[in-house]
Amino acid sequence: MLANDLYYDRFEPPGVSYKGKLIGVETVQEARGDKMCQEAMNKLKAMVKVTGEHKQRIILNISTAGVRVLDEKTMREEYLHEVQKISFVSRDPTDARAFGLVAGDEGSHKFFAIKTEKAAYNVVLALKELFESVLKAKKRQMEEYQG
Ligand code: I3P
Repeated sequence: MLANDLYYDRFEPPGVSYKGKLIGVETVQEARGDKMCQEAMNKLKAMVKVTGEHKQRIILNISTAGVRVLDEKTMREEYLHEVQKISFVSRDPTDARAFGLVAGDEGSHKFFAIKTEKAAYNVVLALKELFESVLKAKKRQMEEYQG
């Protein structure tokens, strides 16, 4: 890579991190869909209410390595979703501090519901920018490869 090709990308590891809580994880049938995600979100929220337990406090780390879910206390990695394995991101229209993402391989998709400390919009926007940045990097690679 040429020196003038170097550029700063905030998603280069360690990337950006957000505080949140894990509402829950649910197997879903499709890779994408707003209605499907909202149903899964509602179900997971209802389960939290029924059990009455505190949601796990997490750190959501977003970088080109993917989306990592870390336990806030132990910093143990609970999940790692590589960028290419994330098929859908949805905001919860009924809750400004909640969003979900669908990740997994073809035929085994899971919905991860997350409550954010601040507006979920910030995290959803960061994810959108991450996808764009990864796409851009791929295009540059292709261009360099093709000369
Ligand atoms: C909620 C209550 C929940 C808490 C939730 C609070 O307050 O304290 O126990 O979830 O946090 O908003 P309220 O009773 O006034 O509605 P956890 O116990 O799971 O942390 P949240 O807004 O971050 O979900």
